[in-house]
Amino acid sequence: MRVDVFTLFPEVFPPYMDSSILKRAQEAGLLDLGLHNIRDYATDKHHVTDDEPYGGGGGMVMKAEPIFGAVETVLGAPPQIPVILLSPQGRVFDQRVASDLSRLPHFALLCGRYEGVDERVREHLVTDEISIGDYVLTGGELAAMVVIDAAVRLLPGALGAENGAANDSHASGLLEGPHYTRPPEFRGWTVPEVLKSGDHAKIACWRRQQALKRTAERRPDLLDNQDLSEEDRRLLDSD
Ligand code: 9D3
Repeated sequence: MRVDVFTLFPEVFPPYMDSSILKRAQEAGLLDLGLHNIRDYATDKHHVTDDEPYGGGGGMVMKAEPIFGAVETVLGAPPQIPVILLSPQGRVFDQRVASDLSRLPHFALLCGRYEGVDERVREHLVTDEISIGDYVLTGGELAAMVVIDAAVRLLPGALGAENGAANDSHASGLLEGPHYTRPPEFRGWTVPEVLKSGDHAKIACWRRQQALKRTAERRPDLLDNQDLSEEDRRLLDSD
C-alpha cells in the first residue's frame, strides 16, 4: 500500500511511523509512505500557505494554490486515486472505514490546519473527508497517523501470526475482557484460577463471557448490531 501525506508539518510523522508495527510494515514493503510539505509548493517568495478568510471572522484559511500544487505535482492532474481530507466535517472514522482503506493500493491524505482549507480544495480536489471523532484537534496530522495505523495493521502480514487482526476486539465487535501476565500474585491480588487451569475450552468460554459482560456494561451500543447466540445470552445472564 502506498500512502502520500500532504501536510505543513511532515516532521511530526517519522517518530511514530518509524516505530513498532508501522516501522516493520515499511521494512517489509507493505507500506510505502510519502511525506510532502505543502509549503514546498508555495510559489511566492515567502512560501505563504495561509491567508485571511473572505468575509472576515478571524483565524486563517489554508490557500488552495499550494495544496493543488503539491497534490498535482506528486500525483498528477487530476489525481487518479482517493484524496482524503482529514477534517472535523468528515465522516467519522471506524474499523469499517479502516478496513475499506486497507484494501486500497494507493491513497492520499491531506492534513488540514488553521480554521480549515479553502472550499475549492474540497470541491475540486478532495474525494473523501474523514474525522476521527467529536473533539477538537489542532490539525489533521494526528488524525492521519490514526488512519494509517488502523489501516496498515489490517494488511496481511503486518502483525505477527499470533496477534492476527481478526482477533482484534473491534473485529469481533466486542470489547476485550481482562488480560493478566506473571506474577500469579501481585500485592495480594491474584489471577483468576480458570486462566491457570490449562482447560482451553473453559478459558475460551470464560473470555467470551468477560468480553460480553464488559461490552454490555461499557458499550451496550456495540451489542445492538450483534447476532448473539443462545450460548452468548446464557453467558451474559450467568455470573
Ligand atoms: C475554532 C474553530 N473550530 C471549531 C470547533 C474549527 C476547527 C477547525 C480545524 C477545529 C479544529 C480544526 C483542526 N482539526 C482537524 O483538522 C481535524 C480533526 C479534529 O479536530 N477532530 C477530529 N478529527 C479531525 S481530522 C482533522
